[in-house]
Amino acid sequence: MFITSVELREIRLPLVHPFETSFGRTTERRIILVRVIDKNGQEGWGECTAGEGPFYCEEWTESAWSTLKTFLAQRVLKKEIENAASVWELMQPVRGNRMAKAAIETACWDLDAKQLGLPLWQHLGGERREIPCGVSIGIQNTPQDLLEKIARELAAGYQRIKIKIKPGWDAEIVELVRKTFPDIQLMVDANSAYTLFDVALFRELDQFRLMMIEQPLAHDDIVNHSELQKQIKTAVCLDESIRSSADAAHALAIGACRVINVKLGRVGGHAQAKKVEEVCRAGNIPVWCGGMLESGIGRAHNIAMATLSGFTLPGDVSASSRYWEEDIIDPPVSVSANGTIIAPDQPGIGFDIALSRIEAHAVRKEIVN
Ligand code: OSB
Ligand code: MG
Repeated sequence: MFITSVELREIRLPLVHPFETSFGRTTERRIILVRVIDKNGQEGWGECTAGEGPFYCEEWTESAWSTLKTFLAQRVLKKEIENAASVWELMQPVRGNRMAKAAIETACWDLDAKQLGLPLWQHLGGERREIPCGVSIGIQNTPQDLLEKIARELAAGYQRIKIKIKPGWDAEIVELVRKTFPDIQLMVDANSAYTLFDVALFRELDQFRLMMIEQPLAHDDIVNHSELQKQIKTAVCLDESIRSSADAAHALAIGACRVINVKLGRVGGHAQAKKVEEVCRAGNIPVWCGGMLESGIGRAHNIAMATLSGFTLPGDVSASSRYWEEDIIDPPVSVSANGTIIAPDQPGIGFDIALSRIEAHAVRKEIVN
């Protein structure tokens, strides 16, 4: 491919329901969309999953915008690029900033797949067209609200429920949910809200048959997670801590987790996500696809990634309607009554881009060429 222009757009999309984690509450997303255009006029789309503030990780919408515009776009422009798998290397002089990099890298994968006339999931080497889906449910105003929300998601068919926890919204809540729904696949995500001083709490959670506890300790820690994993029965799952396949290898080597959540933005795009998946598959560690409240474009990339063979557990990939009044792709992502999504068979991400809707939500646009 030979990219002649990189377009950046920031769209603002209000969430249908606010989403609350241990690090804050989101009501409206500020999402950067990247469109790469090839000399033959074909295009690819990617999404930057950075949040509205530097709370999940260091990147946020504003920093990602500057990094994309000032440093990253140029690195892929006006040169012969062998394939999407080589785009990461072109951006390597820039350290970190993986979410910004992933926005460009994933757009190049969409373009590459379209040029080959292949659905992206096949181009990535996916082996399962139907992916199992779960939901991530934020901290609610009352325990009753949470129970009602869980009941609705189960009725919609979702295969597993993940609830967010934080100090003050943890053991009692998990006990209530487990008593109310004795047989569901249930897990919790702490988003780094605890320390090793909280081992007693995690031991208490052991009795509730959780599938896993996601990112209990610091966002940049691996060593203390291995200490915690030794002291509890429930599987630890790492999210924030795994930013590369090297991180995954280190975590596996010291037994810091028994599951890994893979996010395209957090690791820097499809090529890096595939490497994480390979390390985990070789180490017999199941992975699943995490979510970052994506619009349809990021969601479509997640669906493609989740078809890789190591993604054996239900991911946080769910229907567009759980997030948006109206998504920016056609058709919106929908989930079957058994809680699965079927990867589309059209070339690239396989969904149509609703450009007029994107323009209607756009608050700024920059063309780098
Ligand atoms: O930790 O997985 C997380 C959303 C924003 C930031 C971090 C996380 C999440 C989610 C939401 O859990 C998953 C989704 O439904 O997109
Ligand atoms: Mg998480």
